[in-house]
Formats: sequence, structure tokens, C-alpha cells
Amino acid sequence: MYLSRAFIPTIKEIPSEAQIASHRLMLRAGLVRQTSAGIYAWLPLGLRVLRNIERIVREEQNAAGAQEVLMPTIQPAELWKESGRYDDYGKEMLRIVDRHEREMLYGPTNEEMITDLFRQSVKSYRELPINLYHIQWKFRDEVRPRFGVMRGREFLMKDAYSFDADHAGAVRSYRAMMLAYMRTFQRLGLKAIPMVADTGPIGGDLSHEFIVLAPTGESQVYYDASFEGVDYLAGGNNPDLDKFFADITSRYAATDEKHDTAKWAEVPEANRREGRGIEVGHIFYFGTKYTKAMNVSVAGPDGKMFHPEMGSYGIGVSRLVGAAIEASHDDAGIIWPDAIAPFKAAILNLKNGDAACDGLCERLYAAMDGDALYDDRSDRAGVKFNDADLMGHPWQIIVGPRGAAAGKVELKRRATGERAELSPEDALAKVLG
Ligand code: P5A
Repeated sequence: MYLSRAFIPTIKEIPSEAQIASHRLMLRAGLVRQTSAGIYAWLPLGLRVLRNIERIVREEQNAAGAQEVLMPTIQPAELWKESGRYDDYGKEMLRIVDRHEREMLYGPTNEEMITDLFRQSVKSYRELPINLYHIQWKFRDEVRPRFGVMRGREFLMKDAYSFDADHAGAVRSYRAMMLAYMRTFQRLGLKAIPMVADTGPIGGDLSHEFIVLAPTGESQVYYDASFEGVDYLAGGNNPDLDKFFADITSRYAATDEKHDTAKWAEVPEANRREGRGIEVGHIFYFGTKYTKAMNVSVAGPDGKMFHPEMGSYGIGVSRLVGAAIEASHDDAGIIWPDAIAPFKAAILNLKNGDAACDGLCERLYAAMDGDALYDDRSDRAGVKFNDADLMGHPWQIIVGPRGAAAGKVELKRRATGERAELSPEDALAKVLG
């Protein structure tokens, strides 16, 4: 993308309404704009990040055996009356009446709807297990929407729902999703730690939250440092789920709600870490809560009908954009993890109009095949450096007249500030490698 023509409305002043770094930086770098309280429009740069996160989430859900569907945002109230949650959900639910006076709502989550889809089609234990997910906008009329996309009213969630024949199967589904989550966060370039959690309005008796560490997080967390450096991507396509689960739950990690001082005292002192964290995912096992309430049963091997066991599994896709920035930024701007960066590199033409600079930049831009933002504006070099740092591209390929004449570029790594003078080919190899 040519920056001179891109719709990336950056802001120089620090937006006064934004209390935390990610919100300020998302506004300043032109990723999003608020359209009403807690509701945001995603602009090209922000949307590219959102799509990158979605892609990795989707790949890991598919690899874990979940199947993608797409349910609507608008739901009929009847389903929620069946489950008993229509009144429980209170003011957080956005209620709508259509022209025929039918009660509808903008979905805050989809347990009821997926249970209804399941009961329309699945009749036998032989069709189990099934895990269905979608990536869809949700609406929760939060009392205090704040921190930009981190606690919005409209937000993008990946939500998966598993159906199993028995408790053992449901536990297996839960563990498979937990591993898929650890892999997802690792691929996103984030350190997320699973912590035992309360189940709240979703219900059930087994639940974990996934917390990304960041000083501005809403939760106080306590965890064992041995979580750091575990490679969840090792273990191939047929991982030992019981071993994984035993290993992960043997390490202490809890938010203050669930903090157990006796167990904490057993963690070796050198390993005890305290800090703040952001909840980017939450998984639940709730057995037959919805299948019973909504009268869903399938035939077992003996012909007897039974209620399938369920779990649900959420990732805050839009929240992750903010969380990634909270976890990785400096005074100059965002520092994107490579996997989710909107562009791999910015190409900075320090002398627009100089034939050697223009020619070299165009050549680099073509070789990057759409994965570079080319700063072809006629601004001063300082403006270009500042904007590239603000937008946080992992690499900057800097092309000045002296270098261009000698067939050299400067390559800067945003995260470390390291710079090296290289041939254009070597720079490309590093950036694309
Ligand atoms: C699990 C999937 C659920 O809704 N039902 C379907 C279950 N869980 S949850 O914890 O309530 O939400 C899942 C994740 O969604 C993100 N999230 C939000 N993101 C932005 N703004 C919000 N207001 C918001 N509320 C929830 C969180 O990442 C949460 O872990």
C-alpha cells in the first residue's frame, strides 16, 4: 500500500479520552475510530491486524477438529426464555422489537442458538463428538465501556461449542480446546497463562481464563514463572492431552478472585510472580445445563435418550488487538509481534523524487508483494521515522539518496532498534525470512 494514498488517519495530539496506551495508540496510529460509546469502526491498518488474528485463531480451531459455521448476530428471545437466561442477562442484553412486535436481541453469546441448531439435526450418539465455532460480532451493553476495543459494547469473539456423549468425552474436548488456545496465543506472539476462573452467567463447574500479562490489565494475577518458555506447538498433531493438562494445571496461576494463599506458599519463592493481566480467552465446561433446560436429547447405544454434555470456548478477537499493544509498545508507538503486524515492513523513501531512491523503493515494494507499506509521501525524514515507529511495523527499510546510489538500504528492527546497512536483496531476505 502506498502511504500517500492510504486511509490511515494518524493523530499527533494524545487523545484525551484514552486512558491506556493501547487505546491512545490505536487512535493515534489510525487503526480504529469510535462511532458511539464502546463501538468502533475498523480502519484499514486496524482491520489488517484483526484479520491476521482471526486467521491464526481459525487455523488452530480447525486443526483441533472444530468446524466453522456462521450464526447470525440477531437472535429470537424465545431461545433465551427456554434456557432461563432471558431475564438473568439483565440490562447487558440489547433487546430489539421487530415490526411484528416479536422480541429479538443482539447476541451477547451463542449457547442457546447453537443448542437449538444441534437439536434440529443431531439424533444419535454416533454423530458425537461435535465442536462448532464461529467468529462473529457480539453486543454487551457494558455499564462502563472503556479502554477502547478492550472493553467495548460491540466486539468480535471466536466462540466454539462442544457436544459430547459423556463426561469423559466432554473433558477431552475441553482439554483439546485448552491446548488449541495455548498454541493460538503462542503463534500470535503473546504470553498467555491459563488460570482457574469463575463461570459467571455462562454457568458450569470447570473454567479457565487466559490472561495476557500487561501492567494495565484489569485483573491482579499470581503465577509460577515456570509457565514462561513452554513450547505448546511442539507435540505434533496427536498430542497427549492428559499429559498436557496435568502439566499445565500442576503450575500455580490464579487471578485474585481465586487466589489461594496456602497453595501460593508452596510455589518456590524464586518462581513467584505477581502482576496485572488482560483476559483474552475464557473456556467453560457446563455439562447438561443447556441441553437439559432446552430439552435436547439424542439416542444412546442402548436406544435410551440422554442429554449431551457441552462446553463453550471464547477468544476475544478484537480485544486481542488492544492486548497485544498493551503487551508490546514503547514511548514511540506500537511494536507488533511479527505474526499479526498489519505489514511486515515499512519502506521509507527519504528523498521522494530522487530517481535512484524512487526506483529502488518501487523494486522493494514489488518484491514485498503487498506486505509492505511504502512511505512515498513528500514529507521530511523525521515525519516518516516517527510514523513508522508509531504504526509499529516489525521492520523499516530505509532508502536514502547516498545508499540508493551505492545500492544499499538501511534495515531497522522496530523491537530492538538495531540498524544495519545491507544490500536490498539481503534486507528483503531478512524481512521475508
Ligand atoms: C465462551 C464462548 C463467553 O461468552 N460463551 C461463548 C462464553 N465467555 S466470555 O468470557 O464472556 O467471553 C469470551 C471472551 O470475549 C472477550 N470479551 C470482550 N471483549 C471486548 N469487549 C467486551 N466487552 C468483552 N467481553 C468479553 C474476552 O476476551 C472474553 O474472554
